[in-house]
Amino acid sequence: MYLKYNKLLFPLIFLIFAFSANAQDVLPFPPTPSASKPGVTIETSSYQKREDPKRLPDDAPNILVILIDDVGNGFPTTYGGEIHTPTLDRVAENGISYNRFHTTAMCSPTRAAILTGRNHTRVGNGQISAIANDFDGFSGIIPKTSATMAEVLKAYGYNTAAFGKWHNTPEDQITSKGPFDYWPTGYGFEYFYGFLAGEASQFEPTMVRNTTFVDHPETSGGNDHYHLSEDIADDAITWLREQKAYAPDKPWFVYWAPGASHGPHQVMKEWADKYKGKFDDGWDAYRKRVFENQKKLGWVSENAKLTPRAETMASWESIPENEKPFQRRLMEVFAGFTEHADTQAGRILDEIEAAGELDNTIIFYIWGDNGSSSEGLYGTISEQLAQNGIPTKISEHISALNDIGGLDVLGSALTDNMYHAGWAWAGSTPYQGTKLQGAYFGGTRNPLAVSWPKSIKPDGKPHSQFHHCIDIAPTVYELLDIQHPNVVNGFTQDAMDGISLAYSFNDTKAKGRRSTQFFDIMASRGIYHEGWFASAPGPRTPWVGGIPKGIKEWSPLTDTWELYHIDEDWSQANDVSAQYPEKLEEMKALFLTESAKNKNLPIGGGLWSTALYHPEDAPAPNRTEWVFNHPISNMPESTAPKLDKVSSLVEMEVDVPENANGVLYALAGMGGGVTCFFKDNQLHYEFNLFMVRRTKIQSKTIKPGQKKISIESKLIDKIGGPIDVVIRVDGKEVASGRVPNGMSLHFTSNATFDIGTDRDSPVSLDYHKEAPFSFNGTIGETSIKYINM
Ligand SMILES: [Ca+2]
Repeated sequence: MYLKYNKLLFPLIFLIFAFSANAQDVLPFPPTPSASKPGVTIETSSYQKREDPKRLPDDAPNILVILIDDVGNGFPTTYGGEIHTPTLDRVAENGISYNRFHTTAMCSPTRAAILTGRNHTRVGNGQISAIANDFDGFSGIIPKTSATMAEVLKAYGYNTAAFGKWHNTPEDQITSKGPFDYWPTGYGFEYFYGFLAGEASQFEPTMVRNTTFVDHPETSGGNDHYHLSEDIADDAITWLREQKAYAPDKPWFVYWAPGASHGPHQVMKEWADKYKGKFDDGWDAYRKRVFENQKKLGWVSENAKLTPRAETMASWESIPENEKPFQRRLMEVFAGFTEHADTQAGRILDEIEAAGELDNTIIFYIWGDNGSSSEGLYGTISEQLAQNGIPTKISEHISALNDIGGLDVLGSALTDNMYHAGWAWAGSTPYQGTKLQGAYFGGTRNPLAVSWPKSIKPDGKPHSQFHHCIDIAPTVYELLDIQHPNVVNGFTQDAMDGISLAYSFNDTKAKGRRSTQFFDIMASRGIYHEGWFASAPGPRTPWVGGIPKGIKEWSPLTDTWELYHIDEDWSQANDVSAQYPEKLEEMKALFLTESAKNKNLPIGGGLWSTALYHPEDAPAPNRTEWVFNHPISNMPESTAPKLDKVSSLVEMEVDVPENANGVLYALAGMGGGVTCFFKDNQLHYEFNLFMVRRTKIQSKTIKPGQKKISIESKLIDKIGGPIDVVIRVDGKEVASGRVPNGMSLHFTSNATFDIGTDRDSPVSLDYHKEAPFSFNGTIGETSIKYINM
């Protein structure tokens, strides 16, 4: 059993759970046989309605997992930071907090680990699905041999639902034609509303309900605007109300994961304005202030040290004065965006409370699926620039921003902004490092608050047992007395890696039960063992743009390791590898053993299909020709023709009307993309290079009538280099031009390819106000093929 509960509750809970256990080794449960005995006639038959046995205790709790994206330990006011988090406060005050809880340091890996209770590499999620490869630990697919919590709870009689960011479906399987085995509804969630990618526009997202692409509502949260975090709170509230009305006898499991606070950082201006002037002193000063608060609150140990800034990261002082307003505003937007997401989580709590369910709902509020993200590098109006390795100057960002309205536009639908890495590091206070670093707690140490008024006694003192996100699912199973099944849907199950942390719920001082844990994200790795931690930062520094120096010669066998005695050295401030060489060797050997046990081989396997090694092996459609005999919409970018990334020819049969207006085709969105459209009978082509450079080509007036329109894009040199574009009508050139720089990876994560319209986030500012700007003529066949250079 799971507890050392307070004395009053203990006997009661023990009784309830001890006598209602209904553990089962094979799921789903077999159908209940009929209790009626048919004779030849009804008169000779006995009739008794079958009753399904109860699988769960009468008062099985509801379970709510709240998972915020890309937020570090140093941000929430709850634990000493400076971003207001009233909902996290509420959960922490009603329950308990863990200050040595850990994630994997990256999105999909942490999500896969939470959902399955297994290490990320055991379930194929050594890194995100966009750069999956063929090694088992990095396949980007959670195998059916590791059932998710949703699958197990559903079998036991829970209603299950997921909202918001998913990011655990293979990239090549996310069109509306599936297959859907690896979508949320294929993993045990009876309902899903959200987006499948790693990030989305907050104002113009491509949304999915269950397995169908849908339009998001016009407004959200009772406001006259739309915002994704509000929308998924609205939808969760509706789902909870229906659940209570339709199936009041069933408990529920809700997984609520907003896109916030991943890039792009987008929120209504008034939320960003709440933080006006709050961060004027920069990130170095932020860390000092927050560290003092953390000490005062007892969130970090008394002897904890504030780790210094890495040499590779800019000091606030080094930022030119004329760029500081830009950098400050980026942080104000992030802070508003983050508070807004936490506030939406609060609306869900309000709903649960109003339904009288809060007392018996266990809430796991996980503050961050990894540490704060430094992927915005030097501050940006378009965060995908960095992912594509395109070097730009801050002055270009500021200039492009000034063209569309200046600083106040940051956070709006017109920019995909993301803050300077220095702010991410501030969010890691007091630790070293950021997201993507398995070696340091700045990547992996995320606060966890748990409340369950019925059974957990609130305790303001942090719990310091060393735990990991794989421990959530086993905790839930222990609370419900569910023995993890050996077979689910016919698949023999993998061993569980997680261990329950319920033993510590009502015992702050309980001795931690997790003795070992490995960490590895793209070869930034670490191993915890009984109070010690060994770290190898690996070949990449996430806040340094471009190709890492020495990457070609890098080998995990010759990497430099650091050693920290974290029982005494809270924040990994003091590398003692020189003092304890034998201990370090022992830890390195343990890391290899754990890696072998958990499919974390080869070391650095997550780097395989990145731009550094074999980008050609990244998931991509295995085709070079497409024929669309009708207009289409919502073909996810990752599954669509890579227009203008490789040389391509688009040929369209178009009936051009008088006063022709609207989009012929559009790939991706406001963050970056390519579009071809009519405006007042003139043909326009635009290549939007991540908002900072737009190349526009325009024809003279095209006469009405049936036309064959072709757009030829030829790479002159290589992927990412210049592109020559020629537009022809009935074989005759009507416009041409050169795009000075192409794109080398992708434009967006979550936007789509459309023909005849530009849904959701529009590519061009020239029709942003009229989006989706559907074409007012008729489009027949569109054929697309890659052409040889
Ligand atoms: Ca994340």
